[in-house]
Amino acid sequence: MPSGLRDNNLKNSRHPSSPHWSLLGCGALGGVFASLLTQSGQPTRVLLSERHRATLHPGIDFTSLEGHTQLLAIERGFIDKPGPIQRLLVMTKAGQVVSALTPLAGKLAAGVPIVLLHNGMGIAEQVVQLFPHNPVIAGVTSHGAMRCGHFVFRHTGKGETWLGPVNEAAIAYSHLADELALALGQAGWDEQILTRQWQKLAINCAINPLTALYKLKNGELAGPRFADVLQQICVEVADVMQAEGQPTGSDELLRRVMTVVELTADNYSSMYQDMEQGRETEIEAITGFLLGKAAAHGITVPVNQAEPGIAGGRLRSAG
Ligand code: KPL
Repeated sequence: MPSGLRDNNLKNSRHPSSPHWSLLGCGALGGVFASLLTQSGQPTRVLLSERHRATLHPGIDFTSLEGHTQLLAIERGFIDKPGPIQRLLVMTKAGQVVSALTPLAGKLAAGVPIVLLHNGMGIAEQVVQLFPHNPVIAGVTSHGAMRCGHFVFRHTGKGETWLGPVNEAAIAYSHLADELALALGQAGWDEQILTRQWQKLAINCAINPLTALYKLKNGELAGPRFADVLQQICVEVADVMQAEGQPTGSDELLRRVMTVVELTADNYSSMYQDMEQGRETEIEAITGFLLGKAAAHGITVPVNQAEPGIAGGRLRSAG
C-alpha cells in the first residue's frame, strides 16, 4: 500500500454529458491517466483483456504527486465486447498497440478518434492501415508513473503532453488536447507532432536503455561516467533526424536529455521498470526504430547499435 494521505471513499464525479474516454492499456502511465481523467470529472472506462475478468479490483488505488491516496471507482469494459466507444486512448506498450487494437478492427465506428500515447515510433502508421476510417492522433508525454501493485498507481512526475494528427481526418481533433489538459494540468496540440516524437525518441534512446541495463534512477545519468555516451547517442540521433527531414543539433538534443534527467532524477524509467518486472521492453520501438531508419539512409550509428543489450537482445522480451 503506498504511503501518503488516504481517502477511503470511492470517488468518481461524473459529467455524463461529455463523451466517454475508453482507455486501452492500464499499465503505470495508463493507470495514472485513467485516474487523472476520472478525478477531473471526465467519464473514463478502462478496457481490459479477458484474463482480467476473474481478478477484478474494486477500484483504482491512486496516489497523486502530492502523496494523496484515493480509491477511485473506474468503469471497466472488456475488449472482446467493449460496447460503444466514443474516443479511444491507447496506452499499451508500443509493442502491444497493434495486437491490442486488432480485435477492434472493423468494429470501431468510423470517425471515432484513436489517440496513441506510447514511447517509440513506427506504430501509428500501422494503426492508420488497420483503421482507415478513423482519425488517428499520436502523442508524447513525459509524465512519470509507477505501478505499485494490482490497480495501484502512483503519479511520480508532472510532465508535458502533446498530441497531433497522424492522418488528415485527425486534424479536426485539437479539442482532445484541451480535454486532456483539464486532467493533466497541461496538454498541447501540435500539427508537427512528428518533430516532437523524434525529440522524445532521442530522450528515450539516451535514458531508457542505460537506466534499464545499469539499474539506475534517471538522475544517475548526470554523473560524469555517462557524459560521453549520452553525447554520442545524441550525435547519432541528430544525424538520422537530419536525414529524415527533421534537422536538429546534437547539442540541443543533449540539452533536452539532460533537462529530463534532472526533472525526473528520482524516477525509474519505464524500461527500467519493465526489466525489473520481467516485462517486454519498448527497445524495438525506440532504439530499434532508430536503427531501422539509420540503415535505410546508410548512416552508421555504432553507439546506439551497441547500446548495451541491443545486439545481444538483453533488453528484449524477458518472457
Ligand atoms: O519517457 C520516459 C520513460 O521512462 O519511458 C522518460 C522521459 C525517460 C522518463 O523516465
